Amino acid sequence: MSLRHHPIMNTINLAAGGLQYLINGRTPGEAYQSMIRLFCQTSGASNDRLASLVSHIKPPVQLPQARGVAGDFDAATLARITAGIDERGYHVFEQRLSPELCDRLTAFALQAPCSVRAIGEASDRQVERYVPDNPIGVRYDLSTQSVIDNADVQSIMADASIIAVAQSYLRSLPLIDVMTMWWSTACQGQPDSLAAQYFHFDMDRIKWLKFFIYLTDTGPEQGPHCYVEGSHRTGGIPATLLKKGYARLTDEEVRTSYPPDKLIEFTAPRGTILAEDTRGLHKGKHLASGHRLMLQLQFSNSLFGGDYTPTHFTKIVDPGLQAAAQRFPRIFTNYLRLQGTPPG
Ligand SMILES: O=C(O)CCC(=O)C(=O)O
Ligand SMILES: [Fe+2]
Repeated sequence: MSLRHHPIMNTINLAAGGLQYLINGRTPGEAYQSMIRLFCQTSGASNDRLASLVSHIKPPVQLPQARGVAGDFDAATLARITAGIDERGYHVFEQRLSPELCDRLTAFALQAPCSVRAIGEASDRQVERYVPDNPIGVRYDLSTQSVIDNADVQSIMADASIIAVAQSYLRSLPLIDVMTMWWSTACQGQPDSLAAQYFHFDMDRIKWLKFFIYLTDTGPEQGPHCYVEGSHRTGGIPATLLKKGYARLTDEEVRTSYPPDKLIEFTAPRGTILAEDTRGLHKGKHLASGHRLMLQLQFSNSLFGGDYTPTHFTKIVDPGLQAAAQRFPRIFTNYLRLQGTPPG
């Protein structure tokens, strides 16, 4: 190991970057890389330390009744769901989005502009919309602007059941910081690393929780999301795999490292909501047929970490979001054009 990447150097870089972040809201690239290296060097303990620090700075707040698309949770239910995610890394909600809501979101996704990496091309191209009969790439990402301006998406962003679970798991007032919606197709014979079809862990933030919402029925052939149960825990990824750093792993490498009952494939009907800590190993299975439409929300305890181009609501059309954004601007700060807002 070079001295530059020694854990002590990483810790110094991270502390200096953290201070800079508190001052100007920007994470220096070197500090972010140090956070990733320390995660690998400490099997996750460094992120745990940072997360408990953030919990003190931005503690949870009193939220409205946790009722919404994922269910209606009293304190005991919320605690049970949280304990499940702490233990296994995920929770599949019994309640699903209504068929009407799935229909509306699917209709929206069939006419929204997308970016797609066509097979054999080196960069993404913009297309007017996804054409199911004639896919040219394995993943079509809907334009973030159209996604966040959609009224149904806005109501899910402001959903009290989702926000309550995020806050409970993060032990901190959460922020929504990645909103994505994408089609996955069967147009390629083998898995695609750009489309996240090889096992990997995410490491954009200190601590976060992703909500995956299936908008099409997802059987074994339609690229179910896959997860290694418990691999999000400190020490949950063996050193042999962490040695490879922030890398894509083969199925073989993962299979030989975990008992078969820990490898979960989430086949589920449309409308299903899955909350998952993607610090654990996960992937989207390569599709054998059909397509899969996913809506994803990421909630983080802080925006410290990777750099994303900011996108702001053109207009808030959902009254629920309007009210929630007024009451809890921090949750939506990444998408609101606010003057003089302190960094998240
Ligand atoms: O497509 C999937 O199921 C996996 C996507 C993924 O890796 C992610 O959203 O972090
Ligand atoms: Fe991922």
